[in-house]
Amino acid sequence: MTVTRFILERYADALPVTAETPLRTLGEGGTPLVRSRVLEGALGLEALYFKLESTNPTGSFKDRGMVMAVAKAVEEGATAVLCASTGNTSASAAAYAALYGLRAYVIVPAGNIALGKLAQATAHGAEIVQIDGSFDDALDLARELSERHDLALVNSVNPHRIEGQKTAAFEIVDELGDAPSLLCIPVGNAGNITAYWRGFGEYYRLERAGRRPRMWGFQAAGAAPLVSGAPVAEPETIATAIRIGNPASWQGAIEARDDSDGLIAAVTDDEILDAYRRLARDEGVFCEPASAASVAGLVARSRAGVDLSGETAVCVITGTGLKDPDTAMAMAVESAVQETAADVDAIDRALGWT
Ligand code: AN7
Repeated sequence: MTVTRFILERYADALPVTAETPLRTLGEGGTPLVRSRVLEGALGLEALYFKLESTNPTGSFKDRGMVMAVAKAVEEGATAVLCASTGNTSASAAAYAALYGLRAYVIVPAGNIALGKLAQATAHGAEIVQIDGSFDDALDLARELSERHDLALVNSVNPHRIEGQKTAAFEIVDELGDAPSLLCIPVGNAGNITAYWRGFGEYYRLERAGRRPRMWGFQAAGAAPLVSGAPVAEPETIATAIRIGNPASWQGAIEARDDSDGLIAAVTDDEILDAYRRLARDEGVFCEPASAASVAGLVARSRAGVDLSGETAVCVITGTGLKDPDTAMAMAVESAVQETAADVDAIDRALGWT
């Protein structure tokens, strides 16, 4: 099957693309939907797929919304973009600013950004400001600065971001022939769950899908305002991408949950890391910790006794594991990397082959 890795072209009819919208691409979308080898049977599902958004150009789902938002910013005459970020948004904004020839400014919480993401923003030439504060503080500041200066704000409060991101739902339906019965997704600032729900809704109304999925969103236990119902002042989790205490798209997430007869639940860091390990070892999927929350949540529902037989589930794998090498190395068992002499006998002994 040939897929177009260019959502602004493939789904132009469903997006705010006009004759004036500049159409540049790094190859967004057209991401693989991979069938589970082990977990599907272990959880007793009819089918389980992973939507590998980690294979987007900068390694996360953010590129779908960013290509749309930056194209519209250029169309509207902007010369610079600004965002607050837990990392992936800044990496994506920096890349698309470079693609379109704009300046990029990013505000991030100091000490809570995975190294790969900071490396990306740096490499693309973004101006980076680290603040002694949370992502939520950074977003408040970015909103204020975008009013004070002539800058396009490209956080998901920018409606074009949600528009671009909804195309992932279109792709799932186009590939499966209908919507899945369950969509499992990590939730941080809640733009993505809002976008998927909109995408499934639009396809349902166009009768390209015969149903809509129940939306199961998962937050990290230390950063689960949508579960507790109140903002979290000091969110904490190993999954730094979703270390967010006051999601901008709060209402969108609640609507997705309620209108789909779904749920938003919390998963612990241990559950996230367990799913992270299983995805890498059993499924060949190396994701970042935040992404593993979608799978951790599904596993937790199963453990809690929810009957998943008859369900076709898609777990969204939002970002690649390469973003966060520190977590991967911290998780490695001590014997994973051994040092020996450059000698076949030494290697034989080290690997226990003799
Ligand atoms: C890998 O980059 O908020 O619920 O500033 O990077 O739409 O926020 C990232 C979020 C899930 C949560 N998985 O999505 C940012 C940022 C990964 C992420 C989420 C993020 P939303």
